[in-house]
Amino acid sequence: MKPRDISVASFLDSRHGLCPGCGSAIAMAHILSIVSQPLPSGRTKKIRAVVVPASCWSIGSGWNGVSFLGTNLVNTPFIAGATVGEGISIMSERKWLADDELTIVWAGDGSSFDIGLGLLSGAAIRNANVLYVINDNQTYGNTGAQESGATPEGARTQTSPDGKEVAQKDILGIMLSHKIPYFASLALSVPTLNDFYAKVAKAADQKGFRCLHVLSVCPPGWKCDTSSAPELAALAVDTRVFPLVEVADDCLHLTRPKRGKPVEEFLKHQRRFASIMNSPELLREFQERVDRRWSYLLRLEENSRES
Ligand SMILES: Cc1ncc(C[n+]2csc(CCOP(=O)(O)OP(=O)(O)O)c2C)c(N)n1
Ligand code: SF4
Ligand SMILES: [Mg+2]
Repeated sequence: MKPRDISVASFLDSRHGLCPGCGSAIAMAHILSIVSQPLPSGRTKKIRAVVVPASCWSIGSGWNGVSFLGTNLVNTPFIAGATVGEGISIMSERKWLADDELTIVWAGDGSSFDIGLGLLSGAAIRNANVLYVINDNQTYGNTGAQESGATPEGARTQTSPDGKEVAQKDILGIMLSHKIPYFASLALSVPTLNDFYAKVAKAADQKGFRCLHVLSVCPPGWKCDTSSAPELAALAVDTRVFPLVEVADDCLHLTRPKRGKPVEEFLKHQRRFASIMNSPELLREFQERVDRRWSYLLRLEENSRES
């Protein structure tokens, strides 16, 4: 199944109530569509439930007992998404349906990087049979865009009006330390569409704890244009601000952007980075951080080939 053969319209209920231009709305529709098709092994899986801890999607996924996702929907407290997902997957196992059913946890960066990290760690180290999606809009979106562990250093948020002062957490490193069978970072844009589809299908096809780290453009939080989600997702990859990584069988693969670009190509469209864009020194430091991270990932890739 190729991206062009898939229709996502039926997976995006018009009542979702998310903001205009929300990147995560398109990502959710694509991911639900991909996992509902026959997977690379030829197997088709049924979504047993989508588990949503407190986030923008607590509202976007449905209300008043109605699921907008066309699947069973379980809303949980902020910290509990991974554990509830694990519990549901155990129910599938007890009915001998572990190979045929898919439990998806759809959690924000606030939940995954910060507040639910302890329970995420527990489910990951137990290799719970869950497809865990980090819907990363780099902010606590639902409560008006406060700084999260995923917010890039220097970005302005409601709680960091002068720019975030501490480093962005390394979620790749955190997840890899749990030896999970599959991790991938992905962004939804035209040039990255095949990469996005391949990674989601591969993750859905496996068992155990699979983590998809999805970059989701958030116009109110990023202070960008409501029509910019696909373009900004592509720029995040081309500038290497958001590297596309895949880790499977202890091997790390890094996708090289087709057109490498300087970070300002990504930053200049978002007013959350206004202080950086106004300061050559802060801009240089941002570029250096991105370059250092890229070199580190190249070394990880090299080492993983040798081991
Ligand atoms: C323990 C707890 N603290 C705070 C909140 C309030 N709250 C609800 S959603 C949310 C933001 C969630 O951020 P994130 O996980 O990144 O998801 P997003 O809203 O960005 O999609 C917050 C702070 C809560 N529900 N529970
Ligand atoms: S705040 Fe951001 S992530 Fe939340 S619904 Fe609006 S655009 Fe989407
Ligand atoms: Mg968020």
